[in-house]
Amino acid sequence: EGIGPQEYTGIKMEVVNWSPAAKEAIEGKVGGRKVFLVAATLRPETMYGQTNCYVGTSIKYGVFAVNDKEAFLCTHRAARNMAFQGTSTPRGIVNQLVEISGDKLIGTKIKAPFAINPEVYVLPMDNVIATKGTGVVTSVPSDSPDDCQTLFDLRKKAAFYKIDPAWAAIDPVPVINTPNYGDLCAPALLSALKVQSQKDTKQLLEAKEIAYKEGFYSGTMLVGEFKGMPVQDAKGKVRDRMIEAGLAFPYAE
Ligand code: A2H
Repeated sequence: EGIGPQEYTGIKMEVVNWSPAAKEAIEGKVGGRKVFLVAATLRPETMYGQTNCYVGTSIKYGVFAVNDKEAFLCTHRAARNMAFQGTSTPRGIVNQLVEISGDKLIGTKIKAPFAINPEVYVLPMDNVIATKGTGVVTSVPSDSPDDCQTLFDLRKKAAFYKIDPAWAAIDPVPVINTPNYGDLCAPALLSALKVQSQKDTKQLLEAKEIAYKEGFYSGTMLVGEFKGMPVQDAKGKVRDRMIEAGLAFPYAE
């Protein structure tokens, strides 16, 4: 991380159906508000390719009132940052409605804004960092090697991860073409670098760096309103569209 704040896009993923454990913990405690899981992303232009969402199973999350109508599910740390960025009212006040552990969220169905698959499931990821972003990661396995390897691990070991295989059934969706890695950059890099699991953190770091550079400097959009446009130009435009639609907001830390 360099000097100065990292500018993310907060993606609002409305809950469609809570998992049974989350329902028990949360029902009756949000004052009728719509609840959104909020993910921090650096790649808003990839949101067309969301196939699921990740949380850390041992991370503590909260549901925080944004106003009378909406509440955000994220870490307390992120809610506090948001309270000072004009996201919630009154300014600087964190109003936690309920606390919930990440493991209880697995199997919750949420809306994936702008995605070709409009509804996706919450799944576990080993490498979610509690102190980065919101603690919620939206999964785009076409363009994020971490997301893609986690999806492959979950499919291989569904019982171990205590998930229903149906929750991990959506395949990576082509969103961006790069000259060197085709229409599915992340899966191509996982094969090229022989990544076997989420635990191969060294190769994953290398894959992540290549994917980011390739996508940003050489990528062309394959889908959406800005299809055919270089990623460098489309990135900000997709972000603006999502914000205009009320499905995203700027988040910095
Ligand atoms: B990115 P940086 Cl398609 N723990 O969004 C682990 N990873 C987290 C996280 C957390 N608490 N919060 C956010 N992230 C991920 C999309 C994406 C991302 C693509 C490709 C690369 C990529 C879809 N997932 O990130 O350390 C989020 O995943 C690679 C740079 O602040 C977020 O953007 O640089 C990115 O890491 C932020 O990482």
